[in-house]
Amino acid sequence: MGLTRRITIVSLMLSILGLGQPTLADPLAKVKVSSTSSEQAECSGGISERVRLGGEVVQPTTFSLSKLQSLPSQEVTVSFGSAQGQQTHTYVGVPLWNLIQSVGGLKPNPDPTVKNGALRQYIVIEATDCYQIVLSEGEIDPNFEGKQVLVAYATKDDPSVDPQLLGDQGIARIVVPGDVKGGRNIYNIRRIKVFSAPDLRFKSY
Ligand SMILES: Nc1nc2c(c(=O)[nH]1)N[C@H]1C(S)=C(S)[C@@H](COP(=O)(O)O)O[C@H]1N2
Ligand SMILES: [Mo]
Repeated sequence: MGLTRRITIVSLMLSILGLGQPTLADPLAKVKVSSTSSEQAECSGGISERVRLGGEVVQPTTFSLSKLQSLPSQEVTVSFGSAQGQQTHTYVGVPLWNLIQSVGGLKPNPDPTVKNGALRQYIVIEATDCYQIVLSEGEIDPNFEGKQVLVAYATKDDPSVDPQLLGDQGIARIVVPGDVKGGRNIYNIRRIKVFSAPDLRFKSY
């Protein structure tokens, strides 16, 4: 039997067993499977009661409202455009940077040869309706942009009354000062997860 023929038979057998070379169609197939799989998170919206801070942080932690309220708070006033027109609000909450520090800080890149590994990190924030936004580490790191992104759990639009909890916007929302539009002010948040960008020198990315 010729070599070519033998290889063909082996690869046919492997593909029958599902062990063949990955094809170009595979990544798409995976997306399709994961979006219909039973492991998919619930996206029906509704009030978030806890926020899980995880991924590349030293001590992944779940925050209840009282746990958030036990940390030092700050107030931030923002003005942003939205479908309901221009809105201005004063929010009360914990700066995202401080929240990350409260769980031991960011887990550093395990590869010590990577320069400024933290500047490759990014934070994905997900809500109960599966709305998601991304912030970069450098936006909130005090050594870089140091923006006062808040994990806000109350509003204080009227200074003569006590801060009001967010009600149907859940335990907390993100507030990004300086944004023109309100798209990153994600409410009903349930997950804050830190990742590192892939290393582009490896060709698989
Ligand atoms: N969870 C969640 N947060 C969200 C959105 C959303 O669809 N889901 N929309 C965003 C957009 S596009 C805007 S403009 C603001 C509007 O904020 P408001 O609903 O408090 O007016 O919320 C942002 N936060
Ligand atoms: Mo929006």
